[in-house]
Amino acid sequence: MVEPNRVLTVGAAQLGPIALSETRAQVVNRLLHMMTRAHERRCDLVVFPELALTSFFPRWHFDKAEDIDRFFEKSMPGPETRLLFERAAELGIGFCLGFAEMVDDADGAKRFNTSILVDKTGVEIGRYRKVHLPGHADYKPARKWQHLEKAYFDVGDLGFPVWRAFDGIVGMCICNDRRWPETYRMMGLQGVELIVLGYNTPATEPPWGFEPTHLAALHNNLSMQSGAYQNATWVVGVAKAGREEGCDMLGGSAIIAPTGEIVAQARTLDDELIVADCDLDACNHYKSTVFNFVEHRQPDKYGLITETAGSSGRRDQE
Ligand code: CDV
Repeated sequence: MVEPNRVLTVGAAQLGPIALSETRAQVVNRLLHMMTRAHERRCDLVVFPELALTSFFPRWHFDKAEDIDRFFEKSMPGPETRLLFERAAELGIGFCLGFAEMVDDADGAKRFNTSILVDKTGVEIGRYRKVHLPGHADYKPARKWQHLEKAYFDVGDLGFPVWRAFDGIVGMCICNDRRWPETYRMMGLQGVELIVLGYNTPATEPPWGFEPTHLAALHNNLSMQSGAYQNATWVVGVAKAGREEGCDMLGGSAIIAPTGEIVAQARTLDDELIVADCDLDACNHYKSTVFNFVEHRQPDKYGLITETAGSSGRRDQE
């Protein structure tokens, strides 16, 4: 008997700019609106960008701890974000959300650039903390825009796990992570079938100097398309786009098939939902042929993660 295909309808909820003056409640309302639209388009899962609850604050230098702390969530769900979880459960839709996370542990407060995966009942399945923090740790007064991720965040301490969820194997990464092949490969070695990620990418002024927008867009697509193809996985990349507080941010949110083809891409720099039916079984072809890692790599030399998603309690949704 032929098993029915595992088709997951995924929405990429690109956000336009978020002003510094926007309150959490206002932003959460925008997200709720996008979530409802995704539900109307029959999405199983809607993906929001990196740091989706605030303006991209690492572009500014703040001296005082309280000026930085106001961008961070001390609990998730918290008082303002709880609505997202409740609405997701009501609608029966999963979501992925990027936010700034503050954790108190024995060594004091830690701050992470985090994303969570939430199931259709409004329960968190998994959490990822950004590993590749770009930019610089010191204030650079000569620069028009700072990129102080290295000052405001700790390096993620959870690795690149994957989870059995949405009838497939799902992983997350965040923004700059998408430029690094090992991000995808770490998850590819665990059999990932869908990688969801959000990004905040300046259209012309990355921390490494001026870059014309066509190159920023090229590198965005190139990284995500090759990550998808070389690991035979779907990739959903979601931007915070448009002119945010005077800084132009790249759009181009995309849903990419395991062939490396872009099957849906945002056309605006605003709040925009793109949707695609992602057949997770479409990963099988390349996973069992050209990118059959067991057959064609040398696991004894280069490692093969044999523990598959779900074999540990933490990763297993079922
Ligand atoms: N938020 C990011 O991680 N942005 C980085 C760069 C441009 C600073 C990115 O790789 O898009």
